[in-house]
Amino acid sequence: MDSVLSHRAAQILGDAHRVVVFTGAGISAESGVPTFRDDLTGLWARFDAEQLATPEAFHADPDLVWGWYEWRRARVRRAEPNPGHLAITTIATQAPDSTVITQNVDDLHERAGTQAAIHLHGSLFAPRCVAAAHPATFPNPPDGEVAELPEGRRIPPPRCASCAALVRPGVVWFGEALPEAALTAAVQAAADCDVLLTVGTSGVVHPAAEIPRIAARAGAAVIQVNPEPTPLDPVATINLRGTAAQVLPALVTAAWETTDGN
Ligand code: BV8
Repeated sequence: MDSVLSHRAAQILGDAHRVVVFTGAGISAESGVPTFRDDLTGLWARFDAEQLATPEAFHADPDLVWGWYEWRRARVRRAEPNPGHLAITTIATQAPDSTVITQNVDDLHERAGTQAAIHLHGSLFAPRCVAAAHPATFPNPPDGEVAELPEGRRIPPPRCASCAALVRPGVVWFGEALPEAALTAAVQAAADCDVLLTVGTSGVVHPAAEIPRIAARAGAAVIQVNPEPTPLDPVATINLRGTAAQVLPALVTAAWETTDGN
């Protein structure tokens, strides 16, 4: 990674008062959680994620879609936050007026210690019924190791305890509106920040992909962390080519060492 760029990025981050960290599936890749663009495997190999993550797919074959989400939830439960998640938690201690906005549906930011992350696309851990959005609960997992779910299992979704309607994953599917309060808070934070760090997102899913653009239009510095080029490259003030778990800890250390002058 270019040391001049990373030094400049550290200076910008260290001087900032209001920091937004915007994350996508790439922040969880080094925890072993597949990204959204990774090819699907097994039973789901004939689909791409954008086809499965829809109300139509669930309506057509609830067992197939629920099985996919349960497999993903088990993967997340066996995963641990990586140094990228932990570095983001450090930002919150160094820059108290910071906000984490994530497109991800895992809970790795929370398990790394981030408080009140804004989830634009919901959560794997908030199932609800299709009829009245009654919150549903998962059967209590046995203590200890989370059983690995074999890939490609069809699992019938549970029924709502209140109204017996089908239970669905608590995520935002393609074609569904994002939670209004979350989107409003995210847009406000992006419009008000001094720096927006966009980490591990392909920047193609809307309206979430607008968040870094809103920050740039409002005059904030945008620092992108991604091993690959994305449509956000021209939006970013600085593009740091590398992975989250490699770049973020070094960036955070340099940011506040640089500011403290030691
Ligand atoms: C809506 C939950 C309207 C489910 C997800 C405008 C233009 C074009 C299209 C649209 C538009 N407006 C709306 C649309 C349609 C659609 C859309 O955006 N389609 C795209 C694909 C063309 N949007 C919608 O349907 C949205 N709804 O607009 O509703 C409406 C309004 C009112 C009333 C009714 C309706 C809803 C979108 C939400 C969909 N749900 N997730 C689930 O998870 O199963 S989105 C899904 O994609 C995930 O949340 C994921 O986070 C997100 C974005 O993907 P990324 O996070 O970027 O992940 P990806 O795999 O793509 O990329 C990973 C990146 O990480 C890569 O760049 C890679 O290089 C990098 N990386 C890899 N390893 C690392 C790394 N980076 C760092 N470190 C590493 N180690």
